[in-house]
Amino acid sequence: MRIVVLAGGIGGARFLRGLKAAAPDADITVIGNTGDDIHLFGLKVCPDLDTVMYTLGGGINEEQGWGRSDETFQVKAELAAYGVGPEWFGLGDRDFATHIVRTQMLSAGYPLSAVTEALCERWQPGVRLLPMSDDRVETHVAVELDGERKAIHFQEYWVRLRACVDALAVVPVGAEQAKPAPGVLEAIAAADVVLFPPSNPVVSVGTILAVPGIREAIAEAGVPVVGLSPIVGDAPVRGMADKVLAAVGVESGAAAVAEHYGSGLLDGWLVDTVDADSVARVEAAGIRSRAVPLMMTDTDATAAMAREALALAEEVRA
Ligand code: FO1
Repeated sequence: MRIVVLAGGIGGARFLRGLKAAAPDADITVIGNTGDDIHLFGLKVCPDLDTVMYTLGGGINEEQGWGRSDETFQVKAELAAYGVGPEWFGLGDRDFATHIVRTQMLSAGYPLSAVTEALCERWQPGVRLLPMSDDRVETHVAVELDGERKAIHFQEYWVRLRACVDALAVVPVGAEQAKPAPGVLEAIAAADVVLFPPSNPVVSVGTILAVPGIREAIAEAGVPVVGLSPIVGDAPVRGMADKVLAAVGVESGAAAVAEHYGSGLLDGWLVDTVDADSVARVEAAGIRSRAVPLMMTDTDATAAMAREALALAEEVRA
């Protein structure tokens, strides 16, 4: 079975670990969000691609869900000693090697998709990891700080500000001009099923869908598209998705997110058992829905979720 998954960072990576366990023989292609990418110290950092690569490759810092395990921060301290910031983004020594290799290859002319493939040679994630685009897309967030409205990089909003101010707008800068990376449209066209994991519907899955051609390819693929709600009981399971959902006028609810994606895109939507009362609303939107446990407490729980998503896809296909 060929499965395509649109993944963001931590939620997407955790879901993929369960999906691999649930469908060990499946051919899984991950289309990774690159809107979180940030250029620091002359290096290109790809948080969502790295979180998928490290999580599936066994190198992730498990508690954080980002960065490397057994990390040290000598380089970061030395940079700070030179007064070179920012200090609010925690890049570890092991992680720096990934960004150095990536930047070196990009400078040599390799596209991000080739770089990602090369990095995955080491990590063997067991899935094909494609960036959504080889072109630069960076999500910026409009905020009002000290009475002044300005756009800041997503990472500054997410990590330095901890999303403590409202997001007035979320803009994937460069998305309109971006092209799907090589292999992305082909993978969607060849897929037997497309899954939207419990990633952030605005800044992760939303950003991938903002690359012209990707949303259309999924809508026209003619195969089941099934998503899993990242919102449980009107609150994001992790992260601050509610903050960016508000920016696009979507209430922080399992049914509202399904409606946001729309029945033109989604055929099925899993909500958590605590949101069982929202199944009817999702079905009224023309999207098949069922309530199952959606807390990714461990790989077995996540594998069960993945099996439910694949079962719903078969039900929709019938
Ligand atoms: N998230 C934080 O909350 N604090 C950090 O200092 C931080 C550093 C960091 C370094 C590399 C990397 O790949 C990710 C990092 N993240 C950090 C997570 C990152 O902001 C999020 O994973 C994604 O951008 C959102 O999915």
